[in-house]
Amino acid sequence: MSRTQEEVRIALFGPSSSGKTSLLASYYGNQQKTGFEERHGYHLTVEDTSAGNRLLSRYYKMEEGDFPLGTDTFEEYCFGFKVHELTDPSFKIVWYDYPGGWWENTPKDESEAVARRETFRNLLQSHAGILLIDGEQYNKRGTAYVHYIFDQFKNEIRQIKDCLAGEGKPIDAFPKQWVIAISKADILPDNITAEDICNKIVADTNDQLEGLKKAVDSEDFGCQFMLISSAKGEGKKVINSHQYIGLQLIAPVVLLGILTECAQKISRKQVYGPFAGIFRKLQGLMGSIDKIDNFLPKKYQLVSHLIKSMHIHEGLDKGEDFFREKMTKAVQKGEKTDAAVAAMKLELISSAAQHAFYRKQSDDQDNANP
Ligand SMILES: Nc1nc2c(ncn2[C@@H]2O[C@H](COP(=O)(O)OP(=O)(O)OP(=O)(O)O)[C@@H](O)[C@H]2O)c(=O)[nH]1
Ligand SMILES: [Mg+2]
Repeated sequence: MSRTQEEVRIALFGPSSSGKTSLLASYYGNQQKTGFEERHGYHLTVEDTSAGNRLLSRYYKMEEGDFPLGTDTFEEYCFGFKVHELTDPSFKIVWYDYPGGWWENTPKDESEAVARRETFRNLLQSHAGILLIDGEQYNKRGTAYVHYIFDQFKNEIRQIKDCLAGEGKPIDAFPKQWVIAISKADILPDNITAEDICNKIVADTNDQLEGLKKAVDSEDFGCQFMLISSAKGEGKKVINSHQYIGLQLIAPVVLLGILTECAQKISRKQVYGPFAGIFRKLQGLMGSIDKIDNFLPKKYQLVSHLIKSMHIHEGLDKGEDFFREKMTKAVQKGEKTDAAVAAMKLELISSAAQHAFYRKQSDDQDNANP
């Protein structure tokens, strides 16, 4: 597979058993199904065949009813987002996996300590951080569990920062994009939306969120919420590995999030809501989006072309047929980026997608002109 320059790096943060490895196996595995490409118009490719096979074998176990085993090493996966009939992927998605226990226990020896520091450095150099709140624990323990996860995460981030700075290798650019994702959303009541969860968590953890924004150096922390699930589970068993929630939204959420944050900064206007609302609000800010390059931190310039090609004037209300046709035409002309953007908009259009994502108003814009 030829390499493309543009890549979106995604880091999942979450303690042991929060669902990181299952998400990755389901993300890749489900996209290898013939039906997926037919329905969605694209699929994921993988550069490293043995990594792909590792993921597939975990996914096949899920098809047989078993979730993956716990993770004991760091792994990096590099996927290509390849639209049907194009020869090359339009962009890359880099995703890391590692033992969640590394957030919770002290390293057993110096070599593990070194491996952890390198992992955390990789994670914190990503474009987007997704902090997992284990939906099963949240169901059982409610807000107390979120308090625990937020405190633990804040302390770990501070420790890592100090540790890397102490080594003379401070991280200069933390992820600016953050999503709080409720994993195992298949076991939440059907009528709960990302907006409900956002409102509840924000109201219950306001002070903590303020501390976290400072720790990760991003005003965006605590603004974006997602529901996510790798499969329909029951107890410790998978009962349907094809029934995932939110996974296909991750790449578009990150790209749209970068665009939204820039648009807010440039215009001092609020952009919030589910996807359809975000597109509507961004349309009003089209002029300012031209200046986006001046506002993108250096590491985000890797995806600048993709973000500028989001064609915001074509809001999601144009409908499915419109974006399908756009995708087909872009493929015929060999326009990789336009084809990928149309494919991602098709993902964002469904009512399930509106249900699974919500962006709230950011507090620092409270006094801005809505
Ligand atoms: N219902 C449901 N259960 C899940 C889901 N994902 C994971 N689980 C459960 O959570 C357990 C842990 O999932 P993993 O994916 O191994 O979690 P992890 O975050 O990778 O854990 P470590 O590798 O220890 O860091 C699984 O064995 C399942 O029992 C999901 O989408 N739905
Ligand atoms: Mg794991």
